[in-house]
Amino acid sequence: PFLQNVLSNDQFLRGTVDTQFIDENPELFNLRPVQNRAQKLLHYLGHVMVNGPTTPIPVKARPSPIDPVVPTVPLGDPPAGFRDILLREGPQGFAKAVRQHRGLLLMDTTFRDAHQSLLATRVRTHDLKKISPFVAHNFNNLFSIENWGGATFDVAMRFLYECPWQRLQELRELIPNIPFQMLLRGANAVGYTNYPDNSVFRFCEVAKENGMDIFRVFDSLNYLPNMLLGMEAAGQAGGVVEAAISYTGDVADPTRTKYTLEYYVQLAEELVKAGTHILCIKDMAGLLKPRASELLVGALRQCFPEMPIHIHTHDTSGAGVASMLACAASGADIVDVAVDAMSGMTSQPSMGALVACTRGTSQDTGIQMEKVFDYSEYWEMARGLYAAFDCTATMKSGNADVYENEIPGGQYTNLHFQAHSMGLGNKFKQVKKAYVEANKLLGDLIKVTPSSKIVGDLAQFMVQNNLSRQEVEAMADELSFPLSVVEFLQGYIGIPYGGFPEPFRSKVLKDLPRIEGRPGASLPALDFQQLEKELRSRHQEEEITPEDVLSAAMYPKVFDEFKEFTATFGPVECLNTRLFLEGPKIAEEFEVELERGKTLHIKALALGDLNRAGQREVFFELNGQLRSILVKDTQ
Ligand code: 3PY
Ligand code: ZN
Repeated sequence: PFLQNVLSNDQFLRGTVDTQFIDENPELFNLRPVQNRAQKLLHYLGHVMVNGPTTPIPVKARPSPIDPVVPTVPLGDPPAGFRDILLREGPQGFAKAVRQHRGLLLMDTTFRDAHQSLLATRVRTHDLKKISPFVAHNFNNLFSIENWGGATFDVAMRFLYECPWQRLQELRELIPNIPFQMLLRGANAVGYTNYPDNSVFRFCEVAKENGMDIFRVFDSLNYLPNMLLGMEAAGQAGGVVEAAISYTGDVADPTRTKYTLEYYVQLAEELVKAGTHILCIKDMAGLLKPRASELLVGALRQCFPEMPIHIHTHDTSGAGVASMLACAASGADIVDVAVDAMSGMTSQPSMGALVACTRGTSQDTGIQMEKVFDYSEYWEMARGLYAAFDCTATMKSGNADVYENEIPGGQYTNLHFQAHSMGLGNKFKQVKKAYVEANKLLGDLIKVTPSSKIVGDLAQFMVQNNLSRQEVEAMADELSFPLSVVEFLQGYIGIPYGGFPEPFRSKVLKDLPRIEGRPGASLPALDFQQLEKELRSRHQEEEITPEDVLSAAMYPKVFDEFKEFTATFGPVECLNTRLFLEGPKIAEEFEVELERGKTLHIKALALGDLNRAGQREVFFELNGQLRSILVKDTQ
């Protein structure tokens, strides 16, 4: 609750008081900071010093002690970029300008997919903000920056204890000139399941209001009704609609007869007919080889001469740069890259490599290599802070076996981590083999969030129970399958291309209900006012914004826990990443900027002995004053 103090007293502020005022109004001089954010942060730091990080740490590695250095940025406004065209001309004019642009355009995924794929999505707003002015000033000729959506939304709240909307707002302020792009999982929005239609519409509307520009919309089964819903939501919000066809198989391999060139071109036709501004091929596993790129992009270019074509890939096999060059040569307008230090392996191909390889050709990106080096140097240092989440702790290289198992980039690293942490380290190969078999069991699916998770769950189930595909098929009516598999077969995420696998489906479901058609169509609309009321009564001390209501609509439990966390520990997003992860060392002095012009000076003084109640007292100096915090030692 807001405290009345002298700084909110009119008489005092007007300067019309004398010294008697202090004696007459002692309560006004009780200068407890509003909301007591400082005390809460000390509580957090003490907690981390005693008990270790609050966020789960997959590998035992400490953050690098080096603070990332930000290259210098000129004073003044950043130069104009594609966002200026978008704001001036709207989505259609923007798409036209993109198509007319000479040279290859790049989307930089460093702020989203790159760290989702390499660092378990853990990069914090703090480290994104620091490099943002540099990006605005030196990369104004990027097509876009992908900085939101996908897994970043829930991970921000779940593991970083920060508000995803605030991230968007803050980055927008720092990068006004380059379009922002997000990944929208169609009718699943930024979640793993279908939401009521009105939630998806409202989500896009508020995302646009908060500064989002381009919505890459996909569905994990390429299920058209789900895609159309997402596209309509993004379009109605005033966003640029980028319909994305998820790519699997190999269009250059005549033995792969399910997902053929015709399949992709036909789907593209539907999306163009539905009014997409940009057409995207989303190669989430990195399966698009150079020869397939020529065939696919070549065919799309020919069918849709006016349509901007954007290609997304992952470098898991190591062929990413070659494929993106092939896409560019075949008529793609935009390809996705991540800055060198955040590229390669399960992330996107390297920005520096693409910039260098196209230099002096008709696909020249116009980006200066020197700037890429500086940008990459920052990220090399920033990446060091996230050593505990870095897939390279266990994974040492890319692997062309992805052409066989077709596991999406983010999931590839996830499954690798999981296999290790469950003591299944040497079983990763087995999990990958099982993934192939699970995919066949389910009828050869497009595999991307959330369908990829369903295949992964089935694969792990098979490994844990030592079951072959034939055994699963034979015993399908007796086994207790993971819930995600059962729900998929019930139709919870939509209908896969070619239909559900039979008799497997009937054997698993027996008389369980089946959803017909688009799952969201049968969900009742969400009552936002009611939800807001409930949130206000549950989190009385905290402000509830329209953005918060959407966070709760997407992730009710995660949102509640996030709010409870910040009510106890304050705005931990203000701490630098090393402090956030491991707290200060004894005698360390540091500053925490709560907001512009409001900085705390903190020194960690001492850690007390364990008392009878199992607590430790942690001593700090806060702005020159001694403070102590009692923390329960749970170690
Ligand atoms: C996501 O949905 O988060 C993805 O990155 C899919 O590729
Ligand atoms: Zn991706």
